[in-house]
Amino acid sequence: MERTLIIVKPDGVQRGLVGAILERFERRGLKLVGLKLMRIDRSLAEQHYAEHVGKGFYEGLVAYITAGPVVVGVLEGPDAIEAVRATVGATNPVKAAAGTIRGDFGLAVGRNLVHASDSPASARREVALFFREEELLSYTRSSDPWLLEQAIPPVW
Ligand code: IDP
Ligand code: MG
Repeated sequence: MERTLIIVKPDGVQRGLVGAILERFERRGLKLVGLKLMRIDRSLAEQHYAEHVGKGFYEGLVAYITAGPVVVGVLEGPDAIEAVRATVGATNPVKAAAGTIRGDFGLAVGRNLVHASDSPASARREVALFFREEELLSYTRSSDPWLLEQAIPPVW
């Protein structure tokens, strides 16, 4: 089981797409184990996007991610990092497949609605950057056996 960080970026919040975006992950069966509305300040943005320092789009990216409230979440599931990246779609929404979040809701690489961790190391680092351990909840859902190949409880 993996955990991965997602961020509904400021454009997603301003456009009223928080519910529509979270629904994509929920209906796929990914389990929300952490969720909050927050402000990303410059310092947190610099830590989160450290790998992009020096790139041409870096200052615009920091301005974008700090421009308004974001919703950050942690999703859990089998191969959650890969599954979430696939649901999010390619970085440039114009290139993202229809049916992905970016492919269905976006048009510009600098307004691509959602962040998702790209590897186990990134996921560990990013989850720790945005959530304290006690903010992450472990729990069962009655739907788990229908999603996760757990033993199915008697129905008949
Ligand atoms: P990812 O979000 O798909 O992992 P990264 O390459 O890690 O993509 O880039 C981080 C974020 O930086 C992107 O989601 C996008 O918001 C922004 N970004 C990446 N490339 C460009 C660009 O060429 N112009 C403007 N913004 C960009
Ligand atoms: Mg990335």
